[in-house]
Amino acid sequence: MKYLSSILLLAIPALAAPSPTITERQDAGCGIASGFSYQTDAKLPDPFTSTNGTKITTKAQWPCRAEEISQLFQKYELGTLPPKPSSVTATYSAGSIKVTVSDGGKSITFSAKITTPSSGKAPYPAIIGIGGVSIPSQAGVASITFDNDGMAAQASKSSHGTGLFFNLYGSSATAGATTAWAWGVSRLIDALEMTPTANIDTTKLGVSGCSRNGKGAFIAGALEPRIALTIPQESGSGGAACWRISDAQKAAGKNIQTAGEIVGENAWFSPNFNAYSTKTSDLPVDHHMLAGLIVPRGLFVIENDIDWLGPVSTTGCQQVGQMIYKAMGVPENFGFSLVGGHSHCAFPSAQASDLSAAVSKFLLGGTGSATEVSKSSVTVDPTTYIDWTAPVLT
Ligand code: MCU
Repeated sequence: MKYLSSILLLAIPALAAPSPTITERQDAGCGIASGFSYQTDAKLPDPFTSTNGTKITTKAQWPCRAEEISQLFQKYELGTLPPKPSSVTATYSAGSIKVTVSDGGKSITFSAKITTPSSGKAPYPAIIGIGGVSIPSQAGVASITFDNDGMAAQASKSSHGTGLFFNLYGSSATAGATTAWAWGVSRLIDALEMTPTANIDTTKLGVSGCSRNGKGAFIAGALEPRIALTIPQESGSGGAACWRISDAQKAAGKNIQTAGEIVGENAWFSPNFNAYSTKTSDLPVDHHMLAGLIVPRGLFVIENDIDWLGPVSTTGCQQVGQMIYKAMGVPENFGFSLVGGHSHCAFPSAQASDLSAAVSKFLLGGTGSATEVSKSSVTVDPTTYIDWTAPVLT
Protein backbone atom coordinates (compact mmCIF):
# COMPACT_ATOMS: atom_id res chain seq x y z
CA MET A 1 0.00 0.00 0.00
CA LYS A 2 2.78 2.36 1.01
CA TYR A 3 4.41 1.62 -2.33
CA LEU A 4 1.28 2.25 -4.39
CA SER A 5 0.65 5.57 -2.71
CA SER A 6 4.28 6.45 -3.37
CA ILE A 7 3.73 5.91 -7.07
CA LEU A 8 0.65 8.13 -6.98
CA LEU A 9 2.59 10.78 -5.10
CA LEU A 10 5.32 10.64 -7.70
CA ALA A 11 3.02 10.54 -10.71
CA ILE A 12 2.11 14.24 -10.56
CA PRO A 13 5.65 15.69 -10.49
CA ALA A 14 6.78 12.97 -12.89
CA LEU A 15 4.41 14.19 -15.59
CA ALA A 16 5.66 17.75 -15.25
CA ALA A 17 9.34 16.81 -15.00
CA PRO A 18 10.22 13.41 -16.48
CA SER A 19 13.61 13.15 -14.76
CA PRO A 20 13.30 13.74 -11.02
CA THR A 21 16.57 13.76 -9.13
CA ILE A 22 17.63 10.74 -7.09
CA THR A 23 16.75 12.66 -3.91
CA GLU A 24 13.28 13.46 -5.22
CA ARG A 25 12.73 9.81 -6.09
CA GLN A 26 13.86 8.73 -2.65
CA ASP A 27 11.74 11.41 -0.97
CA ALA A 28 8.73 10.08 -2.86
CA GLY A 29 9.24 6.78 -1.04
CA CYS A 30 10.29 4.79 -4.09
CA GLY A 31 12.55 1.86 -3.35
CA ILE A 32 12.83 -1.90 -2.94
CA ALA A 33 9.53 -3.34 -1.64
CA SER A 34 9.81 -4.75 1.87
CA GLY A 35 10.00 -8.53 1.87
CA PHE A 36 11.30 -8.57 -1.72
CA SER A 37 13.16 -11.70 -2.68
CA TYR A 38 14.32 -12.54 -6.16
CA GLN A 39 13.59 -15.89 -7.72
CA THR A 40 16.72 -17.18 -9.41
CA ASP A 41 16.57 -16.84 -13.20
CA ALA A 42 19.30 -17.44 -15.79
CA LYS A 43 17.43 -15.07 -18.13
CA LEU A 44 17.76 -11.30 -17.76
CA PRO A 45 15.52 -9.74 -15.09
CA ASP A 46 12.37 -7.98 -16.30
CA PRO A 47 12.87 -4.20 -16.02
CA PHE A 48 9.11 -3.74 -16.31
CA THR A 49 8.10 -5.61 -13.15
CA SER A 50 8.59 -3.79 -9.84
CA THR A 51 9.88 -5.49 -6.71
CA ASN A 52 6.31 -5.59 -5.34
CA GLY A 53 5.10 -7.38 -8.49
CA THR A 54 3.41 -4.36 -10.12
CA LYS A 55 3.77 -4.27 -13.90
CA ILE A 56 5.09 -1.02 -15.33
CA THR A 57 2.59 0.18 -17.95
CA THR A 58 3.09 3.96 -18.01
CA LYS A 59 6.08 6.26 -18.50
CA ALA A 60 5.10 8.07 -15.30
CA GLN A 61 5.84 4.89 -13.33
CA TRP A 62 9.40 4.70 -14.64
CA PRO A 63 11.21 7.14 -12.30
CA CYS A 64 10.02 5.18 -9.28
CA ARG A 65 11.05 1.86 -10.86
CA ALA A 66 14.40 3.44 -11.77
CA GLU A 67 14.94 4.33 -8.13
CA GLU A 68 14.26 0.68 -7.22
CA ILE A 69 16.70 -0.47 -9.88
CA SER A 70 19.33 1.95 -8.57
CA GLN A 71 18.86 0.65 -5.04
CA LEU A 72 19.05 -2.96 -6.26
CA PHE A 73 22.30 -2.23 -8.11
CA GLN A 74 23.72 -0.61 -4.99
CA LYS A 75 22.61 -3.44 -2.71
CA TYR A 76 23.83 -6.35 -4.83
CA GLU A 77 26.63 -5.04 -6.99
CA LEU A 78 27.77 -1.43 -6.67
CA GLY A 79 27.64 -0.68 -2.94
CA THR A 80 26.13 2.42 -1.35
CA LEU A 81 26.33 5.73 -3.21
CA PRO A 82 26.48 8.45 -0.53
CA PRO A 83 24.21 11.48 -1.08
CA LYS A 84 25.56 14.98 -1.73
CA PRO A 85 27.65 15.85 1.34
CA SER A 86 27.21 18.87 3.57
CA SER A 87 29.90 20.97 1.93
CA VAL A 88 31.39 21.20 -1.56
CA THR A 89 33.55 24.22 -2.43
CA ALA A 90 35.58 24.97 -5.53
CA THR A 91 38.15 27.32 -6.99
CA TYR A 92 39.23 27.65 -10.61
CA SER A 93 42.58 28.75 -11.89
CA ALA A 94 44.53 28.28 -15.12
CA GLY A 95 42.61 25.38 -16.58
CA SER A 96 42.17 23.47 -13.35
CA ILE A 97 39.25 23.23 -10.95
CA LYS A 98 40.05 22.37 -7.35
CA VAL A 99 37.24 20.70 -5.41
CA THR A 100 37.04 20.35 -1.64
CA VAL A 101 34.40 18.08 -0.15
CA SER A 102 33.66 17.83 3.56
CA ASP A 103 31.43 15.35 5.31
CA GLY A 104 31.21 14.13 8.89
CA GLY A 105 34.13 16.31 10.00
CA LYS A 106 36.53 15.05 7.31
CA SER A 107 37.67 16.74 4.11
CA ILE A 108 39.19 15.71 0.80
CA THR A 109 40.50 17.81 -2.10
CA PHE A 110 40.99 16.87 -5.73
CA SER A 111 41.64 18.76 -8.97
CA ALA A 112 40.50 18.23 -12.56
CA LYS A 113 42.11 19.64 -15.67
CA ILE A 114 39.78 21.46 -18.08
CA THR A 115 40.77 21.83 -21.73
CA THR A 116 38.53 24.25 -23.62
CA PRO A 117 38.02 23.83 -27.36
CA SER A 118 39.49 26.15 -29.99
CA SER A 119 36.03 26.59 -31.56
CA GLY A 120 32.55 27.04 -30.15
CA LYS A 121 31.19 29.39 -27.57
CA ALA A 122 31.62 29.65 -23.80
CA PRO A 123 30.23 28.35 -21.54
CA TYR A 124 31.27 25.15 -23.30
CA PRO A 125 29.68 21.74 -23.24
CA ALA A 126 32.16 19.21 -21.92
CA ILE A 127 33.00 15.53 -21.82
CA ILE A 128 34.31 14.31 -18.49
CA GLY A 129 36.90 11.61 -19.14
CA ILE A 130 37.19 8.94 -16.48
CA GLY A 131 40.97 8.66 -16.34
CA GLY A 132 41.00 10.84 -19.48
CA VAL A 133 39.05 10.79 -22.74
CA SER A 134 40.03 8.28 -25.43
CA ILE A 135 37.41 9.10 -28.04
CA PRO A 136 38.35 11.75 -30.63
CA SER A 137 37.99 15.34 -29.44
CA GLN A 138 34.76 16.93 -30.58
CA ALA A 139 34.62 20.43 -32.07
CA GLY A 140 33.20 22.98 -29.65
CA VAL A 141 33.32 20.57 -26.69
CA ALA A 142 35.69 20.92 -23.72
CA SER A 143 37.27 17.91 -22.05
CA ILE A 144 37.74 17.45 -18.34
CA THR A 145 40.06 14.83 -16.90
CA PHE A 146 38.76 13.09 -13.79
CA ASP A 147 41.44 11.28 -11.80
CA ASN A 148 39.47 8.18 -10.95
CA ASP A 149 42.45 6.25 -9.59
CA GLY A 150 42.98 8.96 -6.96
CA MET A 151 39.32 8.79 -5.94
CA ALA A 152 39.31 4.98 -5.60
CA ALA A 153 42.29 2.82 -6.49
CA GLN A 154 42.04 0.01 -9.05
CA ALA A 155 45.41 -1.69 -8.80
CA SER A 156 44.07 -5.07 -7.67
CA LYS A 157 41.31 -6.75 -5.71
CA SER A 158 42.87 -5.46 -2.48
CA SER A 159 42.54 -1.84 -3.66
CA HIS A 160 39.08 -1.73 -2.11
CA GLY A 161 39.15 0.95 0.61
CA THR A 162 42.05 2.94 -0.86
CA GLY A 163 41.62 6.46 -2.27
CA LEU A 164 40.07 9.84 -1.42
CA PHE A 165 36.51 8.51 -1.34
CA PHE A 166 37.49 6.04 1.37
CA ASN A 167 39.44 8.72 3.28
CA LEU A 168 36.08 10.47 3.62
CA TYR A 169 33.73 7.51 4.13
CA GLY A 170 36.03 4.96 5.74
CA SER A 171 37.79 1.94 4.30
CA SER A 172 34.84 -0.31 5.05
CA ALA A 173 32.41 1.74 2.91
CA THR A 174 30.66 -0.73 0.61
CA ALA A 175 31.06 1.30 -2.62
CA GLY A 176 33.07 -0.41 -5.31
CA ALA A 177 35.58 1.74 -7.18
CA THR A 178 33.15 2.48 -10.02
CA THR A 179 30.55 3.78 -7.53
CA ALA A 180 33.18 5.89 -5.76
CA TRP A 181 34.17 7.36 -9.14
CA ALA A 182 30.53 8.13 -9.94
CA TRP A 183 30.25 9.93 -6.58
CA GLY A 184 33.43 11.89 -7.40
CA VAL A 185 32.07 12.86 -10.84
CA SER A 186 28.95 14.17 -9.07
CA ARG A 187 31.10 16.33 -6.78
CA LEU A 188 33.02 17.59 -9.83
CA ILE A 189 29.69 18.61 -11.38
CA ASP A 190 28.64 20.31 -8.11
CA ALA A 191 31.91 22.26 -8.32
CA LEU A 192 31.45 23.19 -12.00
CA GLU A 193 27.93 24.41 -11.25
CA MET A 194 29.19 26.84 -8.60
CA THR A 195 32.20 28.09 -10.60
CA PRO A 196 31.14 30.17 -13.65
CA THR A 197 34.77 31.15 -14.33
CA ALA A 198 35.44 27.52 -15.34
CA ASN A 199 33.28 28.30 -18.42
CA ILE A 200 31.50 24.93 -18.52
CA ASP A 201 27.81 24.50 -19.37
CA THR A 202 26.71 21.95 -16.78
CA THR A 203 23.46 21.27 -18.65
CA LYS A 204 25.54 19.81 -21.51
CA LEU A 205 27.85 17.26 -19.92
CA GLY A 206 28.99 13.95 -21.30
CA VAL A 207 31.00 11.22 -19.59
CA SER A 208 33.35 8.77 -21.28
CA GLY A 209 36.19 6.42 -20.51
CA CYS A 210 37.63 3.27 -22.03
CA SER A 211 37.89 -0.31 -20.83
CA ARG A 212 37.96 -0.44 -17.00
CA ASN A 213 37.29 3.31 -17.08
CA GLY A 214 34.45 2.64 -19.52
CA LYS A 215 32.79 0.53 -16.81
CA GLY A 216 33.14 3.65 -14.66
CA ALA A 217 31.70 5.91 -17.36
CA PHE A 218 28.63 3.66 -17.75
CA ILE A 219 28.05 3.56 -14.01
CA ALA A 220 28.61 7.32 -13.59
CA GLY A 221 26.00 7.98 -16.28
CA ALA A 222 23.62 5.60 -14.56
CA LEU A 223 24.03 7.13 -11.09
CA GLU A 224 24.33 10.84 -11.96
CA PRO A 225 21.24 12.33 -13.65
CA ARG A 226 23.00 15.60 -14.58
CA ILE A 227 24.98 13.77 -17.28
CA ALA A 228 23.30 14.41 -20.63
CA LEU A 229 25.29 11.88 -22.68
CA THR A 230 26.98 8.68 -21.49
CA ILE A 231 29.63 7.20 -23.79
CA PRO A 232 31.18 4.00 -22.39
CA GLN A 233 33.95 2.79 -24.69
CA GLU A 234 34.94 -0.90 -24.81
CA SER A 235 33.75 -1.42 -21.24
CA GLY A 236 33.01 -5.13 -21.76
CA SER A 237 32.14 -7.17 -18.67
CA GLY A 238 31.11 -4.98 -15.76
CA GLY A 239 30.03 -2.34 -18.30
CA ALA A 240 28.05 -2.97 -21.47
CA ALA A 241 28.03 -6.78 -21.08
CA CYS A 242 25.43 -8.64 -19.05
CA TRP A 243 26.79 -10.97 -16.35
CA ARG A 244 24.39 -13.74 -17.33
CA ILE A 245 25.17 -13.62 -21.05
CA SER A 246 28.91 -13.56 -20.33
CA ASP A 247 28.48 -16.65 -18.12
CA ALA A 248 26.59 -18.39 -20.94
CA GLN A 249 29.34 -17.45 -23.40
CA LYS A 250 32.00 -18.75 -21.01
CA ALA A 251 30.06 -22.02 -20.67
CA ALA A 252 30.08 -22.22 -24.48
CA GLY A 253 33.88 -22.09 -24.43
CA LYS A 254 34.63 -18.40 -25.04
CA ASN A 255 37.62 -16.62 -23.46
CA ILE A 256 35.41 -14.00 -21.85
CA GLN A 257 35.58 -12.06 -18.61
CA THR A 258 32.90 -13.10 -16.12
CA ALA A 259 31.72 -11.86 -12.73
CA GLY A 260 33.55 -14.77 -11.12
CA GLU A 261 36.81 -13.56 -12.65
CA ILE A 262 36.21 -9.84 -12.15
CA VAL A 263 35.83 -9.92 -8.35
CA GLY A 264 39.21 -11.63 -8.10
CA GLU A 265 40.90 -9.25 -10.53
CA ASN A 266 40.03 -5.84 -9.17
CA ALA A 267 38.02 -3.64 -6.80
CA TRP A 268 35.63 -2.23 -9.40
CA PHE A 269 32.56 -3.64 -7.65
CA SER A 270 31.33 -3.74 -4.08
CA PRO A 271 32.28 -6.53 -1.68
CA ASN A 272 28.47 -7.01 -1.66
CA PHE A 273 28.89 -8.49 -5.15
CA ASN A 274 31.34 -11.22 -4.19
CA ALA A 275 28.64 -13.63 -3.04
CA TYR A 276 26.78 -13.29 -6.36
CA SER A 277 29.77 -13.47 -8.67
CA THR A 278 29.44 -17.22 -9.10
CA LYS A 279 25.63 -17.24 -9.12
CA THR A 280 24.64 -14.34 -11.33
CA SER A 281 21.21 -15.92 -11.86
CA ASP A 282 20.39 -14.77 -8.32
CA LEU A 283 20.93 -11.10 -9.15
CA PRO A 284 17.71 -9.05 -9.47
CA VAL A 285 19.59 -6.77 -11.87
CA ASP A 286 21.85 -7.13 -14.88
CA HIS A 287 23.54 -4.58 -17.07
CA HIS A 288 20.69 -4.04 -19.57
CA MET A 289 19.11 -2.23 -16.61
CA LEU A 290 21.90 0.38 -16.58
CA ALA A 291 20.20 1.69 -19.73
CA GLY A 292 17.03 1.93 -17.64
CA LEU A 293 18.82 4.28 -15.23
CA ILE A 294 19.98 6.52 -18.07
CA VAL A 295 16.79 6.70 -20.16
CA PRO A 296 15.63 9.21 -21.46
CA ARG A 297 19.09 10.81 -21.44
CA GLY A 298 21.56 10.15 -24.24
CA LEU A 299 23.46 6.86 -24.27
CA PHE A 300 26.00 5.89 -26.94
CA VAL A 301 27.75 2.59 -26.25
CA ILE A 302 30.98 1.87 -28.14
CA GLU A 303 32.27 -1.70 -28.28
CA ASN A 304 34.91 -3.89 -29.94
CA ASP A 305 34.91 -7.56 -30.95
CA ILE A 306 37.70 -8.68 -28.57
CA ASP A 307 36.66 -12.00 -26.97
CA TRP A 308 37.46 -10.87 -23.41
CA LEU A 309 34.95 -8.00 -23.71
CA GLY A 310 32.25 -10.41 -24.88
CA PRO A 311 30.92 -9.14 -28.22
CA VAL A 312 27.82 -11.37 -28.04
CA SER A 313 27.25 -10.33 -24.44
CA THR A 314 27.63 -6.58 -25.02
CA THR A 315 25.51 -6.70 -28.18
CA GLY A 316 22.73 -8.86 -26.68
CA CYS A 317 22.75 -7.00 -23.37
CA GLN A 318 22.42 -3.58 -24.91
CA GLN A 319 19.83 -4.76 -27.45
CA VAL A 320 17.75 -5.57 -24.38
CA GLY A 321 18.67 -2.19 -22.87
CA GLN A 322 17.47 -0.59 -26.09
CA MET A 323 14.03 -2.15 -25.46
CA ILE A 324 13.71 0.18 -22.45
CA TYR A 325 14.42 3.24 -24.63
CA LYS A 326 11.84 2.01 -27.15
CA ALA A 327 9.26 1.34 -24.43
CA MET A 328 9.80 4.88 -23.12
CA GLY A 329 9.23 6.31 -26.61
CA VAL A 330 12.78 7.68 -27.04
CA PRO A 331 14.56 5.13 -29.29
CA GLU A 332 16.55 7.96 -30.91
CA ASN A 333 18.34 8.67 -27.63
CA PHE A 334 20.05 5.28 -27.64
CA GLY A 335 23.04 4.11 -29.66
CA PHE A 336 25.09 0.91 -29.71
CA SER A 337 28.01 0.51 -32.08
CA LEU A 338 30.36 -2.48 -32.13
CA VAL A 339 33.08 -2.22 -34.74
CA GLY A 340 35.87 -4.78 -34.49
CA GLY A 341 39.26 -5.36 -36.02
CA HIS A 342 41.25 -2.72 -34.16
CA SER A 343 43.27 -2.64 -30.97
CA HIS A 344 41.67 -2.05 -27.61
CA CYS A 345 40.58 1.59 -27.04
CA ALA A 346 41.74 2.67 -30.51
CA PHE A 347 38.64 4.46 -31.80
CA PRO A 348 37.93 3.38 -35.40
CA SER A 349 36.88 6.05 -37.92
CA ALA A 350 33.84 3.94 -38.84
CA GLN A 351 32.22 5.01 -35.59
CA ALA A 352 33.01 8.72 -35.93
CA SER A 353 29.84 9.97 -37.60
CA ASP A 354 27.46 8.17 -35.20
CA LEU A 355 29.45 9.48 -32.23
CA SER A 356 29.45 13.05 -33.57
CA ALA A 357 25.70 12.87 -34.19
CA ALA A 358 25.13 11.90 -30.55
CA VAL A 359 27.47 14.67 -29.34
CA SER A 360 25.75 17.17 -31.61
CA LYS A 361 22.32 16.20 -30.37
CA PHE A 362 23.01 16.01 -26.63
CA LEU A 363 25.94 18.40 -26.07
CA LEU A 364 25.71 20.96 -28.83
CA GLY A 365 22.21 22.22 -28.44
CA GLY A 366 20.09 19.53 -29.96
CA THR A 367 20.79 20.54 -33.53
CA GLY A 368 22.13 17.12 -34.48
CA SER A 369 20.21 14.39 -36.19
CA ALA A 370 21.16 11.40 -34.02
CA THR A 371 18.84 8.51 -34.67
CA GLU A 372 18.64 5.15 -33.04
CA VAL A 373 21.94 3.35 -33.70
CA SER A 374 22.20 -0.42 -33.38
CA LYS A 375 25.25 -1.77 -35.16
CA SER A 376 27.33 -4.82 -34.41
CA SER A 377 29.59 -7.21 -36.26
CA VAL A 378 27.96 -10.09 -34.40
CA THR A 379 24.38 -11.20 -34.83
CA VAL A 380 22.47 -11.84 -31.65
CA ASP A 381 18.81 -12.65 -31.07
CA PRO A 382 18.13 -10.80 -27.79
CA THR A 383 14.96 -12.81 -27.14
CA THR A 384 17.25 -15.78 -26.38
CA TYR A 385 18.15 -14.02 -23.14
CA ILE A 386 14.75 -12.85 -21.89
CA ASP A 387 11.51 -14.50 -20.80
CA TRP A 388 9.38 -11.33 -20.84
CA THR A 389 8.30 -8.88 -23.51
CA ALA A 390 8.73 -5.13 -23.35
CA PRO A 391 5.49 -3.14 -23.17
CA VAL A 392 4.81 0.12 -25.00
CA LEU A 393 4.45 2.46 -22.06
CA THR A 394 1.60 4.94 -22.28
C1 MCU B 1 37.84 -4.12 -20.45
O1 MCU B 1 38.42 -3.59 -19.27
C2 MCU B 1 39.46 -4.25 -18.57
C3 MCU B 1 39.12 -5.70 -18.31
O2 MCU B 1 37.91 -5.77 -17.61
C4 MCU B 1 40.24 -6.32 -17.50
O3 MCU B 1 40.00 -7.70 -17.30
C5 MCU B 1 41.57 -6.15 -18.14
O4 MCU B 1 42.54 -6.54 -17.23
O5 MCU B 1 41.79 -4.78 -18.41
C6 MCU B 1 40.84 -4.15 -19.24
C7 MCU B 1 41.34 -2.73 -19.34
O6 MCU B 1 41.02 -1.89 -18.54
O7 MCU B 1 42.26 -2.51 -20.31
C8 MCU B 1 42.86 -1.25 -20.39
